[in-house]
Amino acid sequence: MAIFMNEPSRTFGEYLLIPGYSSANCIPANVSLKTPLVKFKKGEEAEIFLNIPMTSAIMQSVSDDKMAVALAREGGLSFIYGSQSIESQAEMVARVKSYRAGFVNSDSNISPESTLNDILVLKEKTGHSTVAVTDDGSATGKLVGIVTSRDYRVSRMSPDTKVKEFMTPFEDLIYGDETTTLKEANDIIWENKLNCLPIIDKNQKLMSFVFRKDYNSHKNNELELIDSSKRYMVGAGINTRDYAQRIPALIEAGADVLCIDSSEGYSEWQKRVLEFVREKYGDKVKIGAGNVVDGEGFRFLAECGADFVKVGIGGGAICITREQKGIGRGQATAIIEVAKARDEYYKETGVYVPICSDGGIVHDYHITLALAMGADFLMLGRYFARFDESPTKKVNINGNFMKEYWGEGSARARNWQRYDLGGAEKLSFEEGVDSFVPYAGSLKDNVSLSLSKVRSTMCNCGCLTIPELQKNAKITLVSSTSIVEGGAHDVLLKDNRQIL
Ligand code: MZP
Repeated sequence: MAIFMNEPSRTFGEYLLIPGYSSANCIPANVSLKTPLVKFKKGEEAEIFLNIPMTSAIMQSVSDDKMAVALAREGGLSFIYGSQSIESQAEMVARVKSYRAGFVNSDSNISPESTLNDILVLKEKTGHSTVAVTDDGSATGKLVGIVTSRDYRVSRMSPDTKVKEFMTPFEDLIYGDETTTLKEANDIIWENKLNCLPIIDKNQKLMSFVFRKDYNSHKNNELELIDSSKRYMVGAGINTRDYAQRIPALIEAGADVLCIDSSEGYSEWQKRVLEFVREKYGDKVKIGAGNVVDGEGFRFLAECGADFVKVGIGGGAICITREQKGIGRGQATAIIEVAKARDEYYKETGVYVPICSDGGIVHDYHITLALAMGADFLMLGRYFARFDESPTKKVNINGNFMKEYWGEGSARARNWQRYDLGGAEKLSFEEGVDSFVPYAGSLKDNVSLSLSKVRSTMCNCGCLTIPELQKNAKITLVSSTSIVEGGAHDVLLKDNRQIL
């Protein structure tokens, strides 16, 4: 007879936290959100930590190199999506690793033969008042001058005037080279009262700019996630088909950690990938596995050598796996069960294998709940898809700005490897949808707001660290009537906002 679990599986919206005693020391500024990303032995430290418990989903519509830089800057980590060619994924990883914070690729460029009118058109298009003049008009051509609004007067000059006649020529420019550090660049900018400093290579080709206006934003990132060479850290998704070729390319490109991306991870296919990594690289290469939703699946992957285990089936905002196949589990129950298995495994073996709650975060407080229920960190898709930094188009729908967000199991992503069970190399049916999510602005603003709520709630619970929250949180189930009580109710709202 089949095994029946008589308790229903539940999700975050069905729980609340009950406050604990908060001492005067329990203030948001004292909260640390540092959390282990990979397994470690009792008495030792994890080799990789996150400074905030957030990773971005292994999805085409979420995690490219731009997202990875923005999230690492805030202390989290992106897993660059694997549903692309090995070459283009490795290039994205390499771009993150070679990214120099504060050094911006020039996106307003012109040739010396262009005219004042071309400058005005370009300024209108990009909104930038500094234009690099390069021999071929490209972002990486030989730098021959710079044009800023101080170089021309529209009322006194003919629109046909050639750029070379009014630009500030290279001979008069102050510039940096490949060896210039960000601190040196900023010092040069301040000492010479410049607005920007062009950086060139030994052949006078333009590499990047450092801008005065960015100075403060680079001073503000004390949580940024960097490796021992001060490069941003980045992860990458892999699959159980082409891993023997993909993994070496990603490691060569500089990926700090890998994760097997699969809708269902309790399988021999994942075991084979983990064995491949351990045989070829020992413990040097870090790799997570998943997804699972119970203790049995966790133990299997932990015993196969996974560095972390990802939890969640069917809870993603764009996921229709539960409807299509009837498999999955409420995300809260899945996390609670897997966290129990992780703790038992730790007691037995002395090895702590972190778990990641993947998918289903709708409100900021769900992040705190997931951590309190035992997650060490989270993976989010919809959340990050809403930001400027996600790779998708921003569109206006009925007067509201939206960003596109599609599932890896949708026909659009065509990521059959994620759903692969060793059969035909195709997606037999869709397990995800193509959708829009409301545009929300910059990653930095949103992440700092969400985490300020997490820190505040942790203080209400009397906890200053994630392990303290996991140990001491008091969590209660809520009835559907008390959920109604939790929102604004029995009042007539003065503005037109809808309470959703
Ligand atoms: P969410 O944060 O948008 O709710 O969920 C993101 C997670 O959904 C991803 O990390 C991944 O595990 C899962 N996902 C991605 N694509 C699909 C799909 O097409 C999916 N079904 O379920």
